[in-house]
Amino acid sequence: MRRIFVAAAMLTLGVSAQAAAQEVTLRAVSSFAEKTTYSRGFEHFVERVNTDGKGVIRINYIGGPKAMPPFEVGNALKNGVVDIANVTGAFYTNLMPEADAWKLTQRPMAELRKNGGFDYMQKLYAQKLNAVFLARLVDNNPFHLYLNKKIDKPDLTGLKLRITPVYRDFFQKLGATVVQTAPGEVYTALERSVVDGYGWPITGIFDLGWHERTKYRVDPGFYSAEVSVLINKTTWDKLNDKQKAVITKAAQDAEAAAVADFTKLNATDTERQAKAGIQVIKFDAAGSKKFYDEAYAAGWEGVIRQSPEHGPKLKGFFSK
Ligand code: 173
Repeated sequence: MRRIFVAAAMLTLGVSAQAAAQEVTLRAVSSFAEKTTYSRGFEHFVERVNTDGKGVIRINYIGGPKAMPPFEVGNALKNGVVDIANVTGAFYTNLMPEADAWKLTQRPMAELRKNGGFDYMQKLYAQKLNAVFLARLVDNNPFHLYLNKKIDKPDLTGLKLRITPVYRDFFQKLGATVVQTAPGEVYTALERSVVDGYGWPITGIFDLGWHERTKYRVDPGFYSAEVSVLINKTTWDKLNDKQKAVITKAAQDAEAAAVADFTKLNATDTERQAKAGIQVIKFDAAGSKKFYDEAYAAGWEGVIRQSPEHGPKLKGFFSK
């Protein structure tokens, strides 16, 4: 009897020692500044994994753009310099131009996960980025054009605008001159009048003080901003089932919450912009339609030009 107890105790000890030894720590970065709008969802995800995953898996959040420039995050993820990244497709088009097509989705992620669109993208993430797409943390969050010069029709001729790949084809098609910068350089570009305006979603302009340097917002908004959690595929394949389960559950819950979270945030920030004195530029009905339709037409033209093989397929899955 005594011997059985001892054996059982040793077994228990053995198992827990083994479990402790198996706790894995993953390195993570965000391509947006810490504790701002587009990092917050990710930071909650990290907390959740670290709570649920005690003794099993831990995420070491290194930080935002101070730790790594946003346009280098894709490469760092691909090469395993980091294991997990909070990043938008526009920041790694050098490796995977198709990722920028997320902005053009007109169907919710839950539907894309069923209609084949998500699976199609997931294969491209494996091939081109050596990554696994875990969760879209931002959706239902339109982009806008913010300006310091007034316009009255969808014609951007003579304007110099700050962009990322999200807005490039659209703004150029309407006649603008464009200059790409990371979000961290927008304030200075506005302050020095290097640009007449910038592309950015409806939420988040207060995070870095841009409202102080913004006179107008052009409506309507267009596209649906995307920021997602990705994990290096080599890292993912090495995790055991328990570790994967912690990550998967946190990812599913985070993605499911995104649409409702942004419905609220969109309303709050729209009101806050009005209170900050940012005036809304609205075109007439024909002008608004042209602006909106051109956004999608130019967006898809750009994706298909950069990826003639996959672009048309993605358009089929993502569009309405
Ligand atoms: O404007 C940007 O930097 C950009 O492309 C983006 C994408 C998603 C969310 C916020 C900004």
